[in-house]
Amino acid sequence: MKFIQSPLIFLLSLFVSVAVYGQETETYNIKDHYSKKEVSIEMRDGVKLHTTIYSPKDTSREYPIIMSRTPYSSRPYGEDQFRSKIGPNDFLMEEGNIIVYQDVRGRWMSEGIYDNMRAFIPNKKEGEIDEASDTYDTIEWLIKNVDNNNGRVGVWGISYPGFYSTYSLLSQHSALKAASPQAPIGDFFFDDFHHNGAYLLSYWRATAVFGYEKEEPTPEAWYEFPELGTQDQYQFFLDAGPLSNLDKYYGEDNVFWQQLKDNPNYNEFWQKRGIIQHLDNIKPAVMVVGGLFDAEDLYGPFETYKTIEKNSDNFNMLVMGPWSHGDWARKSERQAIGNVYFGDNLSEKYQKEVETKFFNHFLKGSGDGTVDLPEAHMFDTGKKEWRSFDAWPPQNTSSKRFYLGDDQQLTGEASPAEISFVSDPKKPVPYSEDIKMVFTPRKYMTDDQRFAARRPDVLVFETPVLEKDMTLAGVIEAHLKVATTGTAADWVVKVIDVYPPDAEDYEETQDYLKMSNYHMMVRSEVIRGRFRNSFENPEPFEPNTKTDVSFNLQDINHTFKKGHKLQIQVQSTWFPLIDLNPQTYVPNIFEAKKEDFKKQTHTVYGDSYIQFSELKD
Ligand code: PG9
Repeated sequence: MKFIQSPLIFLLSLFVSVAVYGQETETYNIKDHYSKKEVSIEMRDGVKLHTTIYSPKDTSREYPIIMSRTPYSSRPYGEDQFRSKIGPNDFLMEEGNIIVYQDVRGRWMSEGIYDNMRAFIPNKKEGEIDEASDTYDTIEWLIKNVDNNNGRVGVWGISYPGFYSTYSLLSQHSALKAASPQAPIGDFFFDDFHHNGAYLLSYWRATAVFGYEKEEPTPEAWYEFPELGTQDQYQFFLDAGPLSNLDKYYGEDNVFWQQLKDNPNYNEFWQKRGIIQHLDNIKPAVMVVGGLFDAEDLYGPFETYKTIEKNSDNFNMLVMGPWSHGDWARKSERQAIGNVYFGDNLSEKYQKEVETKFFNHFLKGSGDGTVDLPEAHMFDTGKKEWRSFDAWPPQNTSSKRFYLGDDQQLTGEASPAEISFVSDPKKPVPYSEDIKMVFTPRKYMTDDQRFAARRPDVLVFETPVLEKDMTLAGVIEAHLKVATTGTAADWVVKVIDVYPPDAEDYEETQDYLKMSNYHMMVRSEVIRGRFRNSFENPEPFEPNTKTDVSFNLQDINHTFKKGHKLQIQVQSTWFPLIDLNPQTYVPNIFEAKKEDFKKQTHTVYGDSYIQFSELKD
């Protein structure tokens, strides 16, 4: 196996496979029913990709091929070193399919040069390759060389493998009949490492360690970071100060960290790596899956589904559940995120009644559009129940605007309100009450926001107690009218469901959680203010000048129940989820100096509003 220009992903393989999927308990004994073969498949340019093939021992019938291409190793794990770390759900295994894993070009046991989120080349010249051509060449080989295959191929994957699933749709191989991009990365400027241009400092460990070519660390090394001397991530980054002070931790050969520092704006480096722009005239059936509280990839699933829906007439559906990153692939009986409980056996029901039905229909069945699956299978995270829609976003909605008014009120009309607060980079707003040194943050998206509501640098606006249920479904638009005494600022909007004082408690939780007045975060998003008019061409603010800052928060499907309140919080720091904005304009915040970071006074005006889509029925 060769390393490449960015061995980070090689290291990532170990972590993510263990961290994201490692805790699965294998209930299905694959070894009794499958034989395993490892092959190197030659691509059109001669590079060989390591591919593991699990074929049912029952050779009396034919099977489709279900493949996952991954930068996280397909290396086997466990005492028998038989099964790869991640696999399609057990129902698909038990039914019998030919299961294939491939280390993508340049990863783990495959040859070649890796390119992080390799750019798609629409009209490849002789000798040019990308992940679409690698997928095509792989499918071509599998169909011709794997015994008992029925000539139909499905591709699936979660997160980075989700990106390769989306990418497989561009291979245009006729045998590819179905793909399921799950929590797929859409674009690293809006998923994972950045949100609307703000750098996710909480991802630093993932970024920094990836670029550091060392011997393979132990799985534990991804959870404890003794070299940093603390598990308190907030204090560590606050003490570290400017981002340039972080270089010393992981050596100078840190390719991905350098790429982040060299490309602070949405330039060609990031643009060409985004996959969403290529999703038109898609032919295979697609099922996009994601978690409504997925802290890593939320832009990706929604944009992948919506873009395909807009530009193609294939079978295309969306499943969004009350899950954090990858939960739907685990066997968790009790589905809870942080303090909020959503129900039992949600993942297994999805795996059995949705995912397995999808692949069976398009890989074994008629493959036509008659499959009994909804266009959008969406969990209502307030009512805590599933609902099917024949379109997403739903059509039976009306716009609902809430203006940010005086006295912490959300109002139906604009007002002359001017609400100011001091934003101090020395005392930034924590993103959670429980901030540990993590590889990536995963469980904060339903956290109680009372700690923030009681800070002077967090503006709070809320409705009166709701007299009836209010279901908000679809994207959320934030239209802020703001000013700052400085020349740079970040803007964070949080949408919160305030539980009533007599809310039921959660007996199931070991500490018998008190949910009285719980401020459940439902959705949150940030924009780095310099990108308010263009992600490619940033601009400073004019000091003390009222300025429009508009951006979207990802879709929700949430009923704010009678007796609850809708609350909006607005703040300018969100640490260390995102890095600190110096609040004085510098061309590249990765190069900011200590003296650039200044306390400033920000103002929000009463004609700012947050716009939702309210479900009519
Ligand atoms: N999208 C997730 C991720 C990518 C790169 C670094 C850290 C996390 C994932 O593939 O899990």
